[in-house]
Amino acid sequence: MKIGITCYPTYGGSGVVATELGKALALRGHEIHFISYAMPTRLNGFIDNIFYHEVEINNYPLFEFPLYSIALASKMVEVTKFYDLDLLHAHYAIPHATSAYLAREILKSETNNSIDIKFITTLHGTDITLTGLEPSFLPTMKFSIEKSDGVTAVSKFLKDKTQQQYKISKDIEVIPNFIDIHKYKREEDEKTLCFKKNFAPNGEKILVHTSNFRPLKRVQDVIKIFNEVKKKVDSKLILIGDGPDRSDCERLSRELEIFEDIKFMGKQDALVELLSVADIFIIPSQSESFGLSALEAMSCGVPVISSSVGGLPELNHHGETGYIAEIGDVERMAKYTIELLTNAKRYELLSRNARKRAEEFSEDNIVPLYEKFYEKIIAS
Ligand code: GMT
Repeated sequence: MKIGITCYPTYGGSGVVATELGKALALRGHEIHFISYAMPTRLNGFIDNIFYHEVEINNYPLFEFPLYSIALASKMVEVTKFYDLDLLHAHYAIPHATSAYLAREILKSETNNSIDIKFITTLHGTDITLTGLEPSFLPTMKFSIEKSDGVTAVSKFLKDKTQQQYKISKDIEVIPNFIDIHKYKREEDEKTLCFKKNFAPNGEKILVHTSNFRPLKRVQDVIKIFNEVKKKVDSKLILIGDGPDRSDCERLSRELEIFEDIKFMGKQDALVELLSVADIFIIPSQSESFGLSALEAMSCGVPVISSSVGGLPELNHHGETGYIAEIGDVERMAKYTIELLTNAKRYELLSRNARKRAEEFSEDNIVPLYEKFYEKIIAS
């Protein structure tokens, strides 16, 4: 198949899933055309069958706001026509699904219906639970989702939420996030051992959190949990990522006098190495449609302490792959962390279970679900 994929190219789960999907599909022989305003960050290294088309935006002084959605639709039209695409796949509904809808209608009108490109929208999370609900977007979002030829959501939670909140009766296929289990596996080589020895020289346990430090990630809770854990277990905390709450988190850790035991690493590519030194992964989000970062940790055999929101309980099974507590229940999350870190036998079991659970979301299991869905929509 020839597929045009549109996603946000910067850091963020939806862009990661879209890019990894495109790469996996290209390796399975499909022709993949990424259409975006910048090269997706994960699109590094050469893979045959992958093309990248940059959306050019005209900055005429009259346009106080860049007209990206229109420029994107025009680029979708151009790429579909000249590369003879079979399907467009929009990741993150705003504005990609709307642009894809426009592209489909333009092509139909231009060619007297001889090009009727189908498009699929994959809902990732905040496009539905946050941004899409704003009154300035809601009617357009509802329309674009309803007009999609196929819709997928990354969890059952997100599917139900979309149907309830946007009053959409359209069928939505659940296709969860996936992981390259051969890449995301615990690595114990000289590099990771050396890093561990430097950061935790006395064999301290290591807690890890990774996110974009947006308020809904509740990174302050991670610091408060660590503050409690530290009182009972010698430990350190690694925080990976950057975003609006980072300064506040640094301030909080100074106030609590635990700054020296926390490594604020900023954005990092070496996730596998960092997750390989982790003992516990913490994700206390206020909203999380799936939790790709938790899946990455689990694939490296790291048990997860999470909140009970969104799709997290679909991934992290309480008492099996980690523990779950209510949003903001710092005390309970700290208690679970301490329990796990002080019970080696139980820890080993949960670590093994976490890896096994992650294997269910392997690329080999999930990518064929997208292929099947593509075939169904193209034939519809
Ligand atoms: O919240 C983020 O970290 C970014 C966001 C995105 O859309 O880029 O992530 C969402 O999509 C991911 C991939 O499908 C999911 O694993 C995340 O759970 C989801 N984030 C939220 O729902 C808050």
